[in-house]
Amino acid sequence: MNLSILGIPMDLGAGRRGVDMGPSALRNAHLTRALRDLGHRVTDLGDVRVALPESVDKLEEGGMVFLESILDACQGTRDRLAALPEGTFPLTIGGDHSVSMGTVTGNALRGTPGGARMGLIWVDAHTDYNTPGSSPSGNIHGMPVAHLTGLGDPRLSGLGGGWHMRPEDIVMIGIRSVDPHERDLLREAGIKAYTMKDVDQLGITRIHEETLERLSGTERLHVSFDADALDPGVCPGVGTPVPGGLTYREGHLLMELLSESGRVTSMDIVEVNPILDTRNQTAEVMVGMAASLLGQRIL
Ligand code: 6HN
Ligand code: MN
Ligand code: MN
Ligand code: MN
Repeated sequence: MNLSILGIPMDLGAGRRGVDMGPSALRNAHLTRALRDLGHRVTDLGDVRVALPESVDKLEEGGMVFLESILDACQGTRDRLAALPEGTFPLTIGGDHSVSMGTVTGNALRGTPGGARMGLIWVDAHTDYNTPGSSPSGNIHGMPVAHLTGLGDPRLSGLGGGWHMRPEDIVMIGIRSVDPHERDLLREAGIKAYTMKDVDQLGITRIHEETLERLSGTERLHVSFDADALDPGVCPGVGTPVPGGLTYREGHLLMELLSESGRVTSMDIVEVNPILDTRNQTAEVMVGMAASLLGQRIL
């Protein structure tokens, strides 16, 4: 496969510094080599330009911190991805989770001006379904999915130029932290979310089957993998850790099954924070997750 790696070194959407170094940490953990070893042709496109927090106004416009600079970075990401040749598998590396407003729209718009029907598998401790009105923090990394479905601020929800994610084409896995108003919005939208309780009760195999069944009508499939979906013991280098996450094997099994399905067309790795990490462990684990999604097998 032709893989394109694109970095988005942004931490403007998170409440603390550090995830802007995520792309470097993932490259340092031999991301390119791991994927080449699987037989892929890998091109590293470098990084999207992102404003430095010290050089722009933090102004909390309408309940959103760093809105203008995040919008800029998401537009840049979207345009780079939309312009890639069809058949390329983009692997986007963040950066905080607000980058996914750019990655999901860019991947949907590639080769299809009106936007393709895309399934979205959101692997995360959080549902990231806040709007500026519901958010307790004002941090935009808690808001990308709401904006992708058309809620929230029109500048962010307009990144798809009229294209939006259909709520029924979104499946979330690993959920264990949802804000009170965010919960109401998720219910209203009817988004399917597998909590950690569901993971415990049903297991990853059944969740994977149900997910692919649910998304069978979509033309493309994007996996957005927030490192905090995994247990903080496995991935300590994240800004918003929540206990009781996916085990190392649950994460790999989900990626291995998705890989075998042959349906996934793009992936994000986000929220890797090297300054909170232990010896780059989180980046190394996440490189392993990408390798499993892209064909690595035990035997
Ligand atoms: N992430 N729900 C919290 C908020 O501030 O909206 C946390 C969001 C975390 C976002 O980890 O991508
Ligand atoms: Mn997230
Ligand atoms: Mn998260
Ligand atoms: Mn996080």
